[in-house]
Amino acid sequence: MEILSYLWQYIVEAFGLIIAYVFAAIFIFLMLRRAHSRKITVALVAIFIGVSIAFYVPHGMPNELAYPLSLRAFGPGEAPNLPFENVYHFFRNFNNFARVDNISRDPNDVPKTVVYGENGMIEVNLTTTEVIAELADGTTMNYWTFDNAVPGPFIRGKVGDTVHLTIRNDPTSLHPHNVDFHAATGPGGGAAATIVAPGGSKEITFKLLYPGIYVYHCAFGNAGLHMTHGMYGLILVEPEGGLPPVDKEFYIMQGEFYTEGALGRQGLQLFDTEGYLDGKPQYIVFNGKTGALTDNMSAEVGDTVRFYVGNGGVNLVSSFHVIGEIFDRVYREGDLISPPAEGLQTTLIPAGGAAMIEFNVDFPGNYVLVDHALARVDRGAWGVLHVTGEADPEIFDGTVESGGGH
Ligand SMILES: [Cu+2]
Repeated sequence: MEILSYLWQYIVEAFGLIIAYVFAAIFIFLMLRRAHSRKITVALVAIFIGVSIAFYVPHGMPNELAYPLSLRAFGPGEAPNLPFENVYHFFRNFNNFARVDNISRDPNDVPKTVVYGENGMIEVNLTTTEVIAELADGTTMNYWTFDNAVPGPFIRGKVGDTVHLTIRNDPTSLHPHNVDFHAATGPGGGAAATIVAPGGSKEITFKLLYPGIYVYHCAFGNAGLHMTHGMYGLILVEPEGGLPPVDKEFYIMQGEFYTEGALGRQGLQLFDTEGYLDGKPQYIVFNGKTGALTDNMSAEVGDTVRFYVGNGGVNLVSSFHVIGEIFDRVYREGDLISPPAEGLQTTLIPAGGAAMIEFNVDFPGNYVLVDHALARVDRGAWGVLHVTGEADPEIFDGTVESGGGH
């Protein structure tokens, strides 16, 4: 059975625990039998119960059958816990979930121009899905997505345009979903009018009032929980007259994944509620999984490159940097109204925010994109821009070796 291949590590772990508990119980029983004393037995049981209560009560009393058992949260939506009922539904439907070979959105997947429908509006179709895909080699996740990729599709519009959105929720989904556009002005950024049950669909229209590069994301139930399963993307609202043309545009979004298994653990990963609340993800990646941007971004010497960089979060702020490059222009926090900052080394991408970054590539080589909180690179937060072309020794001269941070 396929499910066993995903869960074998848990089965081995459970087997180990059963052996340990059974023999611990036998050991205690034998010890008590040797003591032949009812009083000692009663005292030991009382100690056990007392210690259990003392350790348990500070964590709260259980209020529903969910993992963790006694989580209380104070947000406006649902608590980010995992009801056992959902686990049951998940495994009962396990064979119905689509398997996606590569969950990562291609960073080149940026529409070149704004495309209008016959009604003069920008037609956006989003399908929310729940699928099984790899987060790292052999490490599998239940992703929730817009259109089977992380991030969701890049949407391009211009200030003054109207978006006509149709959102569908795939019938195999177990949860309702919706979408909150940071580019929309209105209740919930559309979230309140786009809640779709599995198999359902909704339509809304909204006007793009401000230029900028904006995040959109699912905001149903516990919004952060839906985002950290992969439900986010970017919508560009070009200013009046449009953005100046560039040679290359790339679409990059940082995101965090909270797994019960430690970094690199194989098999299907359970969601780690406590890590999520503490802001301690196991994986911090660009475009949905580790290694997603290592071989699909390229430019030529002389090109002007534009990065649309977003952060789906949900907890961390990204210190976005390209090793060996200086950003010519940074439209901080996605602000396309003010003049850009110039000559920056590292820029902050807030959780639920974005920036537009432009630079010329002047010298061939591999330029590594990172979150410069560098331990995050070990959790997956890096990619490579490959630049080919003629080397100008006036700009840079030296023998390039591997292992030198390039
Ligand atoms: Cu959702």
